[in-house]
Amino acid sequence: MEENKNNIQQYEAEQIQVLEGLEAVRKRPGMYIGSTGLKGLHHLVWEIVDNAIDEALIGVCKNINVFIHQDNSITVEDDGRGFPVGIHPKLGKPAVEVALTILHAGSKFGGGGYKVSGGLHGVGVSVVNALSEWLEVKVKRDGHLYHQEYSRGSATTKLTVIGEADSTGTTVSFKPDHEIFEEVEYNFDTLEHRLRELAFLNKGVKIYLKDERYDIEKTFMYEGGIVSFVKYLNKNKDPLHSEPIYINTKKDEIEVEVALQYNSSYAENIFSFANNINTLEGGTHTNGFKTSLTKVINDYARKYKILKENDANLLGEDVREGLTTVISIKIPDPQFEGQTKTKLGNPEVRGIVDSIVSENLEAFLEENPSGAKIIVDKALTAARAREAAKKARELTRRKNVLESTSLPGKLADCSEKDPSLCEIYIVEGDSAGGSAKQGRDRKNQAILPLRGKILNVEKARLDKILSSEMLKNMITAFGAGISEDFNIEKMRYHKIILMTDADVDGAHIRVLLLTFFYRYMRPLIDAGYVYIAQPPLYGVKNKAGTKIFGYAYNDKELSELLKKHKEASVQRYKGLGEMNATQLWDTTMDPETRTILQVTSEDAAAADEILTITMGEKVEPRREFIEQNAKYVKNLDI
Ligand code: 28G
Repeated sequence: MEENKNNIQQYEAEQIQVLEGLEAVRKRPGMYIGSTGLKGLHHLVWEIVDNAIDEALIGVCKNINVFIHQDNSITVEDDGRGFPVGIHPKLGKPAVEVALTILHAGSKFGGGGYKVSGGLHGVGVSVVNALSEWLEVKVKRDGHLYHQEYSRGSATTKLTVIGEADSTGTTVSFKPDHEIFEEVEYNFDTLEHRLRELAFLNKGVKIYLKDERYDIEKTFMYEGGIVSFVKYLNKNKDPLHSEPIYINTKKDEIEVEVALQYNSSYAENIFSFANNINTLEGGTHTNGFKTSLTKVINDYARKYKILKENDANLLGEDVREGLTTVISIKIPDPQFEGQTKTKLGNPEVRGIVDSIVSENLEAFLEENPSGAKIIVDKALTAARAREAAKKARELTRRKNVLESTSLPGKLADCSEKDPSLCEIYIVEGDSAGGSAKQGRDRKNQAILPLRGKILNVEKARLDKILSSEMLKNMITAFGAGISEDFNIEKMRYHKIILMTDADVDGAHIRVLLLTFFYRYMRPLIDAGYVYIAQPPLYGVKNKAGTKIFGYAYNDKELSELLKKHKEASVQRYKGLGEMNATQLWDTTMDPETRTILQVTSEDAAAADEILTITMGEKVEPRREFIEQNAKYVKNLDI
């Protein structure tokens, strides 16, 4: 009797905990999924897909299908073992219902499975359930097809058998709650990018993505895993050796996988992952890799007298010039640190990666003398270029841009000092720059006009980039350094707004700047600080052209304006310079009325790819690109 009462009390306590749990999620969604913007919206999908990937990692699931439906609801389907449906001894409910309705059940905080503690990953499917208008789960298991429905975190039906099954698997469909999310429209590119990445990171898993809104489908499956990943990253570049170097070893329960390949460019690209999470801020795995690469190449160059006794050691930046690397580690208890919780902190990982990479890389160099020669030569050339640039700098006694403290003369700064309230407009051309300076709100809007030739960042080493007056001005204005030394916390503005003409030159400048940010200030892109201004394409005026009726940002808006104003003339804006200060403010700069497009990392990566294709060394991709885009690039001088 007494025991029974206790059980009832415990049951009630658990029930209350359940209610509190999911209510807390709806009350403070940001705590669980980071934001209620686009990032959080997509996070719901990652949470579900991660569970399917976990099944795949044990080798019991081969296929994962993801559907974006017409109404922006999502379905994820796997052919794993099927979510368990047995009755939970304490709660008296099927395991699948427990996982979907109790906060942290079966998540990184609950028991079992492979965990990704830290960050926002692995918060559990109940969080997705709590933030969905509706959610539906289907489980195929033991010959039965089970089904259950939920709304905003609560079960609306019981788990019931609705049919038979001759296979196993789990299907989850959900519609993000419009009461929670500011935006509810899924971005195909974002899903495509991450699902492709997951397919690379988990070799052999087939991931299918279908967007029913636009009738697009794609399948990702890579038997080569991260070797395919590196080839993919280098596809428009000119590789210096045909096969990437591949290392895969397990030590102390930590699995280390590294693939690397040099190309003829000067860019360094290291992508690192821990338990499939993109560690954008790097961490101990990346550091271990860098240390060993520098050490092994130096040792080899000394051993074979390529470096003479009096020569200085090659630096890390020398041996990483033109290097594309993917590092992927799987670790039982990862610790994520850093501003965005994307920096791997486990101290033991550094030495493990260092020793595994050292051993394998040394063996590779010894066994492949021709490959070794190419790699060492590349690093030597980089070192010589670095030395020469340094001497040239010293000769002209020009202060390094990173050390310069005074703001560029071209910059019209704002008076506000809190960076989170400040924006900087990067404006193409002096005339538009002048209008922007006049028209702006000088309290929080700074203007930096761009003039003159911008450097082709594809063909230039960092040293040369830093000698470009225009980029130097921009780097100094931002105040946060560049490359390895870039520190986003020092940014003087939290909104960078690119304002270029709506023509081919404008597009070219945009591609160059985005590529520059992507390569040398990547955290800016990841933090969502970069935007593109949207100036109008047309001005609709009276017949005499003396009075403005309105502005149109696309052809649809133009025809609507023309319907309203029968006696009108249309001015097509070819450049920002055609607008005066007031017009520029009204149409493009007034925070109350303007539209600015936030640049995603997919956008920036696409810019990098376009630049690599159009400006790089490799002829074939360029020819293809020009053929495919002939109508857009007619005037582009490439
Ligand atoms: C379609 C959308 C996302 C999943 C499974 C399969 C099992 C499982 C999932 O177990 C509880 C905790 C650790 C064992 C495990 C099935 C063992 C035996 C599973 C998914 C019990 C969760 N049979 N498939 N969870 N574990 N797919 N796809 O969510 O100890 S979640």
